[in-house]
Amino acid sequence: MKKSLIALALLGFGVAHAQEQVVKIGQVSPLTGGQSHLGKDNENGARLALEEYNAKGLTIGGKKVKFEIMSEDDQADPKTATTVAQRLVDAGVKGVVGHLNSGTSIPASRLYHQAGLVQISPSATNPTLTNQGYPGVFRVMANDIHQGKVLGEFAVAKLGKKVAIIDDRTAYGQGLADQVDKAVKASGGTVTNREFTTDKAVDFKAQLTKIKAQNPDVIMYGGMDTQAGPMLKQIKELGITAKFLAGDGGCSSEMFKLAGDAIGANAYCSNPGVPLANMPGGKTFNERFKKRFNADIQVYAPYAYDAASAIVEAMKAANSVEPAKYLPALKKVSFDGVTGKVSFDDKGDIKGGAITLYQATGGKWEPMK
Ligand code: ABU
Repeated sequence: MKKSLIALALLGFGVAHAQEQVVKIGQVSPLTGGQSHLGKDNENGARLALEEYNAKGLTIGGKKVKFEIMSEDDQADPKTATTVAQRLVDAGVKGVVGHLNSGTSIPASRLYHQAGLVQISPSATNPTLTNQGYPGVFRVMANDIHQGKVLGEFAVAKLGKKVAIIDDRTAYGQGLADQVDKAVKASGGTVTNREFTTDKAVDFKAQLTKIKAQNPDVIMYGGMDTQAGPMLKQIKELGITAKFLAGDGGCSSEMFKLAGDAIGANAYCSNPGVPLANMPGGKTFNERFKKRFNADIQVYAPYAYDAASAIVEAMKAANSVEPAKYLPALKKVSFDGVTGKVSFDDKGDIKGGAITLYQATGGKWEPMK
């Protein structure tokens, strides 16, 4: 009797065990190199969302689901991005949060599209990503058409009419710089310089010396904090007094370490979305994030959290973890994320994405009124 009870219990355990399914979700960002602090921030955001769904214990399609993050390092490099994208496809992930960069998200999106996968970028802001006609591609923040317009109009209206522009020739940096260029001219300003660097460069003195000769009111940089921080130091060393303006790539906590005492009230940046303190779930997210990872949020972690959540919410709505089945639900998804309401337009861009301007004040970025 006792033996048969044990056998039944074991059988029961076997059935329950067989009913659990592991669902792999890909995450891709630069986890090594100069942007690794941002890449880790994205990874942590997506990881926290999946861990919290696991703690809730979801049943989808009649099976208990355990989400597993499969995190890949694309080194912010377009070629590496396609290699790791293929690895995720081959591993059978059911959705991808990523990539961080536009220059990696765009080439990787073709592979995900061919595999019928869903890809949601938390941070790639080049409009091309969602303009390619791939139905499975989404992003959870406003794009650079909006961000560039806000930056260009703000520069001319508040900082001065003569604007010098440098970019890193990446899809993001160049794309944003082009939009700022357009907005500056449309607002009655002048673009004094268009200078170029790379997302690996450390020395910007040649470009800054040419800019200094034109005496601009503002230097706008299209690129990431990895270059923007040292660039601010070199601006100070060269005695340039122009104000400094960057997009979201320069709007990180890390900027204050990278720029040291060269960053002050002369520095401004923009970020798609509202400030963390104004996000509906911002305060508690910040607390949970710090408790789990013992780290400050850089920029995109709340968006990575919402991107992972959007995938899971669509799976729940469709009662399936299969991309072909949950994609229609994702197109109609509408839920209260950390960053705000998450729902997408026909192209896959977030609906109602805001842009916020910040000024460096007291060692951090303060939202401007
Ligand atoms: N949005 C800035 C950083 C990521 C990117 O678009 O390349």
